[in-house]
Amino acid sequence: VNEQQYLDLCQHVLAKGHRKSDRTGTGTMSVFGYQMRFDLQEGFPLLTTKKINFNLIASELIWFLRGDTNIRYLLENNNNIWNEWAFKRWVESASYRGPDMTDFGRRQLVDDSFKAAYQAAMTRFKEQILTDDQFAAEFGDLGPVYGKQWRHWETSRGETIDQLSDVIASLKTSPDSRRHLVTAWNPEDIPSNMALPPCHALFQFYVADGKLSCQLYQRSADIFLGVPFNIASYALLTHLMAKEVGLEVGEFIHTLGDAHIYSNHETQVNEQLRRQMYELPTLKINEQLGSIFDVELADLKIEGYQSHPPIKAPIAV
Ligand code: UFP
Repeated sequence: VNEQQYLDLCQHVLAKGHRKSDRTGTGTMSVFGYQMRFDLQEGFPLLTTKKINFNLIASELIWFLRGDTNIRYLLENNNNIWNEWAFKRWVESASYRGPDMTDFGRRQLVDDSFKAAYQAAMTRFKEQILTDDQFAAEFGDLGPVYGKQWRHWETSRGETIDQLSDVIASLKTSPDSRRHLVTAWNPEDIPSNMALPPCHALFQFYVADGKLSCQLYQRSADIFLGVPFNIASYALLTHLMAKEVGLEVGEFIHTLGDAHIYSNHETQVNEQLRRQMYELPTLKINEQLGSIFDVELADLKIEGYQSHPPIKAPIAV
């Protein structure tokens, strides 16, 4: 069963993981190199052992597909998952005049009065992104993140490459090609101007028996908070691409580099492992949808999603 593979991954890392320190100072249990295969004919891999908000996944993917890198679109859809990265750029900029927000990610976890100041500053920030065009253009933009690399990769000659459109074309004209790749990992952009070096670095499509499969290489995987999202996101991308090129869906293959469970997620993972899975839901895509570049939230519906309640855990920034 699809979801069992995720639970097996959790179990494997808890049993076999190396204790490792990490960039965020939290500490992890980690393994290197792991692969899961999700048969998309079996159902849509949205975990049922804890509730996952599909709209967050869908609106983020739509944002990538449009080549958008400004958090305004996400905020308009009540999606807050990229806020911290934009906020960090804002509070570190010369224009910021508010209270000191140095190291806000960690401080708001341990200091309640700071947390109140942080939340107030974040609320003001979001408000301004939504209402002030010039401010949004300057501080809502995350720079060369996924949308940019997928749709407008910049070459040294000043041209841009639309990797996603190129792959759609190659899937249509030469389905058996072994070159259906999209890379978000742009070494030139990594060092200075990138909020977060891409975690889902590279993906490839494959066609056989009238079905489209997709394999993702994810260099770094937060198993409890990130991976359930990443699975659903690429499963959705595979469905959309299959529709675009007129194929059925095959498998989503998820290959992980550093696969880790943060030490402050271990109780939550164990709680999840005690739960019984439900049947996976199904994805319905609007039949009328033309191009995948025009997809909107309303075109995507998850049906029959029964799940256990969400489980809260602190995110490591
Ligand atoms: N992370 C994910 N999936 C994502 C994403 C981030 O698991 O889609 F954007 C996690 C992995 C890691 C952290 O725990 O975020 C990134 O930190 P680093 O750059 O040090 O690997």
